[in-house]
Amino acid sequence: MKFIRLPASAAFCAGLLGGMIATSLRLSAADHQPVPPPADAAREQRLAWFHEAKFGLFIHWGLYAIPAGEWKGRPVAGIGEWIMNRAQIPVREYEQLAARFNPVKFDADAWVRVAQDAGMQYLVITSKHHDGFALFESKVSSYNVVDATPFHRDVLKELARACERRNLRLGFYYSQAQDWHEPNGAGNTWDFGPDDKKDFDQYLRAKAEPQVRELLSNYGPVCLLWFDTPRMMNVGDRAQRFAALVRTLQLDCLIDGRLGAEGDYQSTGDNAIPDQPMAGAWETPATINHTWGFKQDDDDWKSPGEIIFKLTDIVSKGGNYLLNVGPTAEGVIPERCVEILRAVGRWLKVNGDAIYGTGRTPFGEELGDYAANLRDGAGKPVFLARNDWRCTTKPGKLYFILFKWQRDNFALPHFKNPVTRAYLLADLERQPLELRTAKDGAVLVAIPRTQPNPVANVICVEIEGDKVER
Ligand code: FHN
Repeated sequence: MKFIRLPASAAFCAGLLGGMIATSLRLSAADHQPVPPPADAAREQRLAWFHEAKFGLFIHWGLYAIPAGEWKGRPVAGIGEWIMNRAQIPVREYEQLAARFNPVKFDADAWVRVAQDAGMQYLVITSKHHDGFALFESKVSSYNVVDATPFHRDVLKELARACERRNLRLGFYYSQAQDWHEPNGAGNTWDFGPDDKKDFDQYLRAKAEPQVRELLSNYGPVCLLWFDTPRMMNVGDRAQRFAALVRTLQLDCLIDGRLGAEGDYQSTGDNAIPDQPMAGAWETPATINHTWGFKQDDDDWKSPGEIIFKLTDIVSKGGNYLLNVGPTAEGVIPERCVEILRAVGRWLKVNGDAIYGTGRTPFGEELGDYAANLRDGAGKPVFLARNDWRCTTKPGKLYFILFKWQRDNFALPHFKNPVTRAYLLADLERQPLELRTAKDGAVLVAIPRTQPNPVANVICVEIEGDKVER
């Protein structure tokens, strides 16, 4: 049996024990009301690539990478891209950062390579975050990377070309409601007073809608638009106007779950992974440390092992994992972050069959259970997750991703279909593993004593019939 062996770096092994805690970001609950999309045939067609892809790179990049979590010599608590809000920085002061934005090391091809080396299948970048600054040339607001900075280069154009060259899908995050630079945008109450006194539609008509039109007209095919924090978007036809723009300009472009209505898939809360499989298409946006935009004092990276577990966990529940990096003001994705992603990519090269294009688990008992007598602060039963293994499926195949190496045998959960063959994905020769039946009827798969990979190994089990019957 010839195994593909991966380096057992400490980082690779770490994390599974320590890092299953979701990052708490203290954002208002109103920012995360999932809007389940109605099923329809056109939507299912649009979603085909999304269901295959499973893993994407999120990039939060903008002026906030310059202060990197510090304002006037003081650390500002919270996520890096919120610094303007958290420190209540007046627009006239914050916008001066644009004159200092000169990311001379920015290399679109290098970023695309990072995504592809990690095994990611799409890339989503902040075209405009809540601070209102656009990473693309815009005719409707000169507060953009081409007109307002010494860099004068359209970041999105360069990324779009690099993605086209290297065949990676590209999507744009766009903060449709919050815009702290605009007197009528939502969110900036320190310069412009309360949101309910603003002419919000004036902002939508004059900036947000025309900018979304620019994004869908000037950068080739856009795989998805990632709207966010849909404050005040449920009034009248506000959300529908954006959806109509998307449908008119790029029929195949997906809309995420945070527009306020009309999404193609559901977005979970930040870093939130559901306990159980979730129906329909969905995605978990997640940080690789604790911030989205670069913060110089946050190097608490998730380990490759932790990322592999989360990816597998999400995919086994039917979702996609959109994992974020925050490049520096010079345009560089932090080196440690790149190394971690590369390690994930090496694992996926060997074990990707168990991830891409797979369906959710037909079991469920492996995920955990609700504690009989434990309630959380909101009075809900507490879910105690189990992390020994996860399962994904393709017709006639079950992929058991083992995070805990069993001593001799792996006992398959009960199902009726006869098992025809089992092998390790890490075994280049795909030698069949010995199968036995235990007294209780469970099929036992004999596994080698030494595990090929220190974090996770995949046993592919082939069965009769396309679907598991229990
Ligand atoms: O406020 C934003 C935050 O800065 C970041 O962009 C995340 C990514 O999901 N979305 C919002 C909070 O949920």
